[in-house]
Amino acid sequence: MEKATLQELLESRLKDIFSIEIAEASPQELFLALANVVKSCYANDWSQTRKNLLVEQQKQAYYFSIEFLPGKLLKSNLLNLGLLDTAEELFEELSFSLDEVAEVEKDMALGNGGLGRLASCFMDSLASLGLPGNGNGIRYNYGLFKQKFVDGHQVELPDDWLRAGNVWEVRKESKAVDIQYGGEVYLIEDENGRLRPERHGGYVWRAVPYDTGMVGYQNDMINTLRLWSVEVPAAEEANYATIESRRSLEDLTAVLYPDDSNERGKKTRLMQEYFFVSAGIQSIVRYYLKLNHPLTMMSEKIAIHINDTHPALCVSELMRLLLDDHDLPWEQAWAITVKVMSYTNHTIMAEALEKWPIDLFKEVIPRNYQIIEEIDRRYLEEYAEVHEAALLNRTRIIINGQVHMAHLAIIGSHSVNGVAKLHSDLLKSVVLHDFYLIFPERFNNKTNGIAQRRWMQLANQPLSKVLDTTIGKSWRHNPQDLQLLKNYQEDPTVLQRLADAKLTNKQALAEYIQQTTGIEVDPTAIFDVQIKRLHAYKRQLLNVMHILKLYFDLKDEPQAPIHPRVFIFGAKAAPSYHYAKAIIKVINEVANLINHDPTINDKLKVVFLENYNVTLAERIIPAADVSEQISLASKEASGTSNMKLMLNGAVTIATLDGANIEIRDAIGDENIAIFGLTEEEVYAYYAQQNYSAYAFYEEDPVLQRVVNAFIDGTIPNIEREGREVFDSLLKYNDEYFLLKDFKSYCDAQYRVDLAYKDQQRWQAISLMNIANAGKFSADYTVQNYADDIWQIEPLYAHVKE
Ligand code: 26V
Repeated sequence: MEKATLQELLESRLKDIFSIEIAEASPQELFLALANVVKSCYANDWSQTRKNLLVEQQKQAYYFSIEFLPGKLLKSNLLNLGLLDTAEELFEELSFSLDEVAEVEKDMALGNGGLGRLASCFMDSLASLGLPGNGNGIRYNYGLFKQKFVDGHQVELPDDWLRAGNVWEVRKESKAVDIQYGGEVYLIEDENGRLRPERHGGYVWRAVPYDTGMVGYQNDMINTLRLWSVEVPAAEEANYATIESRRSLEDLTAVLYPDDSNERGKKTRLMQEYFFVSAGIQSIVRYYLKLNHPLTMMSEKIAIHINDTHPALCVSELMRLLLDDHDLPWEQAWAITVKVMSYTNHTIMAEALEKWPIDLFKEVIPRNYQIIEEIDRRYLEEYAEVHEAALLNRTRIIINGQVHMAHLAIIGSHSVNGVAKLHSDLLKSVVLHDFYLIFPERFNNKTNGIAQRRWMQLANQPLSKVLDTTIGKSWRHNPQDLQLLKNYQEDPTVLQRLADAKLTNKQALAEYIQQTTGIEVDPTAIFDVQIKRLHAYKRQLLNVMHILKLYFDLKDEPQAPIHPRVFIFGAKAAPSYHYAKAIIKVINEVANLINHDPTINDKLKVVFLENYNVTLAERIIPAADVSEQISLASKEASGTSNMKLMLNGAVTIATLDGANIEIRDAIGDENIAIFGLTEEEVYAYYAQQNYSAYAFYEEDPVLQRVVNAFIDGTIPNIEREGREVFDSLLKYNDEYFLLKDFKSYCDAQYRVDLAYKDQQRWQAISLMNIANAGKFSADYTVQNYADDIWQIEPLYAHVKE
């Protein structure tokens, strides 16, 4: 599209909506008008994609996820439609900044972290590969809380992201479905001797879908992300006359659970899980029936993916529809269900494995509970001959009065995958070993990936331009072509250009830091970044301990030859995760102490940026020199910020955990700083039960000084939190082996410091990181899901040359 055409469209939208000219428009008005233009640019392709899918009757995948974390969509839609450069030029010509306009958009934060962002990266890749794949989730009225720091403490504020409306969504009233909750279900024998459910009591809520186009990268493919919102069914208006009754209904899709936490057994959460599952499955079956094939062929047209256990009810809900509404015999319904379903596990943390009390199941979803009981009974029966009773009792779905959601998902799926090689191996050998004995053929690995269009082309335009001029533009379509950069490892001009792009990004971040926190940071310092949810296992505290060590080193020897460093954190803690919040307070107070200590002479700065989210990630990642991936080996399933930072040329300091191992394999030991216990060593400690945190503390005076600092008054204002941290390390024997890994972490950090001082070498390492990041594109990951699990193919008929 020509610039002039875009301008005309924009002008006419501004007239239509606001009756104003461009020159009078505010960023808000420009945003709304431009977003509407963008929407109209893909409207036709969106309906065409749907029509073609119906005509071609190709198999489609449905990605069920209780979280999606797309961030802002304006610039990514412009990029994918091939309009970004045009729009940027036009805005510049009109003396506006596109960035300022894009900033107006609310960051769609319907997720907690890795799991939700991965779902959105997959949506981008599905569309960009021309694959028929849709998202199915919940349209929360409030996204993940907004984080503020008050006196160094995390305070949570509501994220009212829908207040000004959401331009991208389309309400599809005609596609609404009813969701049944509660009541009692009796099984009555019909004239053919078949047991039929008869429901007494209970209530029905309405699920209304809001669809958002997922725009493929310059290929005219527009998939759909369908998010469900609760409403009062028309026939029941009278029963919801009071404000209270309406409120309890509206609560259902009001808030996203900040569930990187230990909150358990909340009825609303279970109702949410059933809500989007039942709505999604009903709408899929309805669609499938339009194709006029027998239900027994469903797996040839439909693949349903269970993203973590939250949508595990897909199994029992599809069974319910096939049995109760479509009269299939159990065996047939079960065969269809297992062929259609697949499941991904995203964590080995035991606390995160979902279990629900059966009483709650019976109360909320009685018919699904009956079906789950029957799945469980048949599971025991079917395998009784083949496997020991003890093994079956450990793997059955209902154990000790609780429904185990992972067990339901595994038994009901033909594929179970982890999200990095090590993680998938641990699933087989430890976490889900029992299931691996029973269903070895179901287990496979799909290493995570990232939407490189967003994390490079959008977030890092300076570097993207250097890539274009150095290796051409093919990397924008084929991420593996980033490899071409390897030819320039020793080319001083290219290395300098890369360094210049990094500096530009660091200057921009420095400015943001100055504006938002008032802290001055020097763009020539090392920007050392740890961005991820706050969890004990991710060991932000280990990072803090190293910072304290450097601080003491500088106190002792102010001229110590340490290259200046800025430690940058971004992290939300679940509101109920007390310990994580204590760590936030500690980091903020350490920052206060160090940033204001004149003897440190600006050699160290600590910056904890508020409200880490997708938009903030897009600011931080391009400016990072060092990527902190320091979880205790075996605990981080994959990690994805490790991939985003690597792609942007940051050098990784890491344990051999999650996808860090595959990153190391891709770039070689000389281009990454590895430290710490290996997964085998961690498990050996578990087996021998002989870890003594105190022993490490006792023998290392440096460590003593650092750990004591939490309680000896060195760091002001952390009396309670400092004690909590201190006790976690010594009184409770340091669950995540920080004291054991401290020394080797400091050594690795020292190597990083040395490497940075040799700028030529550093730039070459950084280049190798960029050059080898292509294999972590979600395009490859999603292609593997498509080939191995979903068996879906691109909509060739429609995708243009
Ligand atoms: C983690 C935990 C940890 C202990 C406390 C309770 C709890 C509850 C939930 C979770 C997170 C579960 C799902 C999740 O977000 N996993 C992340 O998924 C990413 C995408 O696969 C992956 O890169 C991260 O390593 C993994 O933590």
